Amino acid sequence: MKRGIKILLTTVFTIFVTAIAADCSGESSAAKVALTSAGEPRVTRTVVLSGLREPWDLAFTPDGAMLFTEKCRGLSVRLPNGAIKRLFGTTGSAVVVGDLFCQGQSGMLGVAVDPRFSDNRFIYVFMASNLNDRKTNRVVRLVVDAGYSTVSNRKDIVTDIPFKSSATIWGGAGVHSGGRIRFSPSDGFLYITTGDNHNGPLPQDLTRLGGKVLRVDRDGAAAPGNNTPDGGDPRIFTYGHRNVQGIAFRPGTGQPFSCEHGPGHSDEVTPLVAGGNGGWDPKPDPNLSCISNYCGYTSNKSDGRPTSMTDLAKFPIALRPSWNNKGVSEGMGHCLFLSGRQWHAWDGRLAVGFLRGSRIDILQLDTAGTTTGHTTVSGIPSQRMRSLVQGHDGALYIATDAGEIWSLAPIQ
Ligand SMILES: [Ca+2]
Repeated sequence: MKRGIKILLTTVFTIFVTAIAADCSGESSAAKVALTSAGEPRVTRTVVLSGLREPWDLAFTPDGAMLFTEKCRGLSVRLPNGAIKRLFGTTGSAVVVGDLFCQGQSGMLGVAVDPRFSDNRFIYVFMASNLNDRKTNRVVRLVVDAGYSTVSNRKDIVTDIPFKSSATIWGGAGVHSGGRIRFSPSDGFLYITTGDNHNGPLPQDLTRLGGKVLRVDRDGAAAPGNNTPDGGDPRIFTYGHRNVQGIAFRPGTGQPFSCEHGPGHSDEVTPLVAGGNGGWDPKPDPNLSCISNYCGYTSNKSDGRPTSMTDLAKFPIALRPSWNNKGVSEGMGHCLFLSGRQWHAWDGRLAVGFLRGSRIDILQLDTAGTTTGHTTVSGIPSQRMRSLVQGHDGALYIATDAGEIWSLAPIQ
């Protein structure tokens, strides 16, 4: 294609994408961003929503609605015509949720859409609840009506995900809850990521659900094939995690990958295998003690070395990470495999969002799942990247802690 024609078409495409977004939302603004790295797709960024309060996650229904959560407000929906309705949360929602509370890193977190949504209208949220005497995190299933005006038929499918109920020297209440929920497009089961609550024994405790990746059916029952070690809760798919904020499924193989941030070192991306141990064990060795019985920021061994995110000395068959963020932690958040030829070189690569790092990296993996290279998406604002979801239009949607939801669309 002649260069002049290509530039013209690119310009037309960008205007087209921008016009659609502005028309749908009635409040959107757009900024064209041309990326020039050799071999990398160029993208245009559209601000789909702004002014949100700590948006945490989003999910698209087959009929084009965008569900999104705000940590301290609840679940809302943005309809294809741009209208926004608050469905399930604090005062002002169609259904006010009396047991929902917001504390620390917890509140209304992940949201997912049932693979059979067109038949059952099921949607799911991960939320902090005080229904029990002891606060917990729950996964709640809801039915959303055809007009997206309200939800009904609440069913709490997982009620016993641990919650950090009081502050310690290591941090406040409500931290390290995990909170991402995603259905695998391969096996159809719901994966739930949880956190260690600053509780030393929790990640290796197979009777409790903190510091794990769970895999359940739409009713919350353990999925077959979890391969949980004997005596463990059969809902546990993998254990020995710190605070998993991201779960993604590799196109082609369907293998789940976790993305979790380290305690000042070692953000990790890890290919998961049923029954696997992620190797995080922040409880003190028998001859040691740690403040609040938690060695996550110090050492769990007498050698004084920082507690490892993957302790191969203690767990030689622990799941090997695909990528360690150069030994540092920049608050690795959610991750997503990009899919579709529109992404050119990034088709099939893993997009990883960072919180403190305030960027998105694109990881290239070999067939075994090991990262062989990575690049950073350039030309977009530096914000804390909280959620990444690919829309039905093929664009990458991103929720940021600054209160915005963007779409990034590749430009041919
Ligand atoms: Ca690990």
